[in-house]
Amino acid sequence: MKLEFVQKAYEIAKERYQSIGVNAEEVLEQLQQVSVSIHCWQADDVTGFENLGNLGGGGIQATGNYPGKARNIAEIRQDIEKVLTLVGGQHRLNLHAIYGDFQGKIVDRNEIEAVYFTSWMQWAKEKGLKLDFNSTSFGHPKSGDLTLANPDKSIRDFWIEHTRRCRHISEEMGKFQNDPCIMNLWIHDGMKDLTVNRYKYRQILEQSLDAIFEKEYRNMKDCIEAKLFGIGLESYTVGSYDFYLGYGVKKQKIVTLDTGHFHLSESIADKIPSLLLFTPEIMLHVSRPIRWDSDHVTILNDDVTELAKEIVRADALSRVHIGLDYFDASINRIGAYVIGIRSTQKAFLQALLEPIGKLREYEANGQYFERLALLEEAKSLPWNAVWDYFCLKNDVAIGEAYISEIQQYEKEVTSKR
Ligand code: RNT
Ligand code: ZN
Repeated sequence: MKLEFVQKAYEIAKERYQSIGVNAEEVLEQLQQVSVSIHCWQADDVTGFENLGNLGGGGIQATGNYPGKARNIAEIRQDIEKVLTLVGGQHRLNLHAIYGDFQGKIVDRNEIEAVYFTSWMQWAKEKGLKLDFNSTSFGHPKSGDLTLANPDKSIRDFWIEHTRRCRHISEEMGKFQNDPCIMNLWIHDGMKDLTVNRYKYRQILEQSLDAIFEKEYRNMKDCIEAKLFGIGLESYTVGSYDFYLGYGVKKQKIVTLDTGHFHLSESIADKIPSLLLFTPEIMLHVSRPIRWDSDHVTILNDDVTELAKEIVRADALSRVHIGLDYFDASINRIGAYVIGIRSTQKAFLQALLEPIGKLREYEANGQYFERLALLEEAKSLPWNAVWDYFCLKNDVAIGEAYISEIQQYEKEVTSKR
């Protein structure tokens, strides 16, 4: 693509936006600050480096066997570095506890320590990335159907210990990077079939969470992620949305909204302005459910743009952490990352370019035809000229040019694994 065309198209787009009261230059600066927490687990289909063998389970499943998945820490880092060359902006890397630098040692989950993450911290610093973190309670001999909600004290205590340690590791990461590390707690606990002790498991989970959160930290933030159901755990989920929303409001914890964890016709966007009123911040796992919580690659669809718009309309970019969560093993995994990150950024760009002043004026005046008309017209305003210019400014591939860069990387690197 000719760079001068990108420049010219941007100049025209800028004027067009000016005419509806939107300052594209300011929007570009804002977009530069929108960072995406990139989930490390797309690189290797949620395998990690524990060497426990593939234990599967936990209600989640990556499907597909596209060649070239990362097999070790060096390959994941190499892949993430490649991804970073194809996206503008400053981002974060979201690590799961099973991705520690264990150096071939078998380290059980209740023995995990910050030292296993120092090489990550150093590498992230070199790459200008901040780290986020997750406890991992799936894929382990003690996972079963119940972890933190297990009536068996020894199993429950094992997972409490793991999760406490994860909070400590997150604190160390936050200190090291001088920016709070966001730690997500998601457990798969549930039952396949009709469950008669629903209250009891939730009561146990509440007690476990209280024990985990006893210690206060300053350089990490806790978030708790709900879910509708897991594979093999279809009838009952201990950590349902009501459960964590209640817990989050009561204990002022951040609730994680994974866009695949709700009924398919439920609007996640509409949860934003409610959660913002009652919980301190919000964590997002932007994903794409197809018929169920399938974890397809995030694309620029109405669900994602509406979500971005609600955040921008609520002026809440500083209170919402944007993470991705999907694992598609059926396509080029670097491509999967780049599509998801760029689509998320595009959604926020569209949201930031919305002629919100005029729209609000119409709404306040009861001019609902005008509101609907402008919303429709805004969809086809030249936001993509602003997007291309954002890529140009960031010196990353413009438009579809990243396809060939990823093909090249596949030829030279991933196809040889
Ligand atoms: C599972 C949750 C959870 C996981 C990651 C790997 O349904 O979405 O966030 O995807 O922790
Ligand atoms: Zn998630």
